[in-house]
Order: sequence, then C-alpha cells, then structure tokens
Amino acid sequence: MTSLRNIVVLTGAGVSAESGVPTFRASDGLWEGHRVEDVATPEAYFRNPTLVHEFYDARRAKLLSVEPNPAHGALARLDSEWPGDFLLVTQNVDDLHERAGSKRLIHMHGELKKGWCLACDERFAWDGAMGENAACVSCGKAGEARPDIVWFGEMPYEMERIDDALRRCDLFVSIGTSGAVYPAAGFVQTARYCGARTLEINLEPSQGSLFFDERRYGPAGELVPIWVE
Ligand code: BJW
Repeated sequence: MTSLRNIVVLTGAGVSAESGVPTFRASDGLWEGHRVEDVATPEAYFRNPTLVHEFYDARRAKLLSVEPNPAHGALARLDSEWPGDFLLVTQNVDDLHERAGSKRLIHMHGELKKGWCLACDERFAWDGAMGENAACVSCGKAGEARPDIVWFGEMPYEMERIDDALRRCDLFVSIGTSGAVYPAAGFVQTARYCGARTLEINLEPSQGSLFFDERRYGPAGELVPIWVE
C-alpha cells in the first residue's frame, strides 16, 4: 500500500456480524417478524411510534452484550497508523468501531446511542431505553424524541464530506455490505470513476461486486486483519 495516500473504507452490517449483531438481509434479519423496511421509515414511526421505539430500544440494549471483533480492531489500527487521509464511513448504527478505537469515522445512517428531539431539533446522547414518552434532555418536552437513525427516504448524514473523500481517495474498500441500499451502494462507482482502486471484502459477492477491481470473500474478522497487515 506504499503508493497510496488516501483511503476510504465503507462498512456495513457484515463487519459486526461476528460480534453477534444480526445483519439486515439474512434470514435472521427480521425483528419479531417485522421487515426492516416496516420499522425503519418515518411513516412507520408516525403510524406506530411504540413499535419503532421498542425495535430501537431492544437493539440499543443488545449493544451492552456485544464486543468489537478483529475486523473493528484492524480498522482502528489502520486509522491510527495511516499517515495519509483516512475516512471510515459506516452504515452501522452500533458503536463497535468507536469502541475499537476508530476516530476518523462517519455514521452515515445515524447512531443507536443518540436521540433527536423533534421539538427543539437537538441531537443528544441516549444510553437507556428511549420509550415513546421519554422527555428530551435539552427542552424537557416529552414524547418528541425519536431515534437519531436515518430511515428510508431520509438523507444520510455528511454526504458532502463523504462525496469529497470518495473523489479524492486512491483506494476504496467496501466491507460487509450487501450493496442493496443507496446512496452507499453507489460509492464504489464514484470512487472508481475518480480513479481509485476498489476492493470488496464480504462473505459473498455483493450486488455491486462487478464494480470492484479486487474481491475477497470470507468472514470480515479473518480477512480484514489480513488486508490491513
Ligand atoms: C459478512 C459477514 C461476515 C455477513 N463477514 N461479511 C436508487 C434506487 C432505488 C432506491 C433508491 C435509490 N436511491 C435511494 C433509494 C431509496 C433507499 C434505498 O436504497 N432503497 C433500497 C432498498 C433500494 N435509500 C434511502 O432511502 C436512503 N436515503 C436516500 O436515498 O436519500 C436521498 C438521497 C438522494 C441522493 C443522495 C443522497 C441521498 C436512506 C437509507 C437508510 C437506510 N437505513 C437502514 C436502516 C436504519 C438503520 C438501522 O435501523 O439500523 O440502514 S436500512 C439497513 O440497510 C441499514 C443498513 O445500514 C443498510 C445497509 O445494509 P447492510 O449494512 O448492507 O446489511 P445487509 O444485511 O444488507 O448486508 C450484510 C452483508 O454482510 C451481506 O452481503 C452478507 O453477505 C455480509 N456478511 N456476515 C463479512 N462475517
């Protein structure tokens, strides 16, 4: 990797699978019989906020029993040791990358451990169960806080910064994502169009696998440390 300067890494649910966090599109990706599309939309939230809060409260509680795996550790090491620009863009809403030590990190789909008050537009740390009637820390209003998660139809976070990094990177690496959800699924094409080499690391070929110059298939917990070394 000596001729490379700028790296962008995109991660998805597959990077946390070996930590015990279920992926979305595997057969175990259902939550109590609900498809993610039925609980991860603004419409679902306004139709049935109790159900959506229960979904996110259960996933937030689950974070307490999972730990970063060797893939998270290797990416954190790369971040701390890489002298050029490095950006880790994760679609995951868990906190395993930061717990492993990653610093140059964007959570493009939000974070389980943050809430968003619709009354005062404040984002805030949220550790426990959110519940439908929880009061917002900043303005004190009850029942106005939603999970700070990017749902279908909403604009992912920090798109300008991500787009800029994709256009300037020499290497784009996609790890543990099915390539089924846009705009993340299109990042490989932007990076490639702008001249970057592209590498996919996944359990199986993703929907965009043909856009990658190089593909490595197997568990992220094994392949990512090998790639980083
Ligand atoms: C392993 C492994 C191991 C397992 N090791 N690998 C173009 C065409 C059609 C539709 C659209 C389009 N553009 C936009 C849309 C609409 C929509 C969309 O993409 N729909 C698709 C379903 C078609 N996109 C949106 O609405 C987005 N917003 C948007 O586009 O705004 C407008 C805009 C316009 C222009 C520019 C920018 C924006 C918002 C998307 C929000 C996604 N939200 C979710 C849920 C919320 C978060 C949460 O609750 O957790 O985010 S959906 C869900 O999917 C979650 C994930 O982050 C996301 C991606 O899933 P991921 O990570 O890829 O997981 P899986 O399960 O799909 O795949 C896991 C992979 O890992 C598999 O391949 C396994 O093989 C592998 N794996 N074990 C290595 N051990």
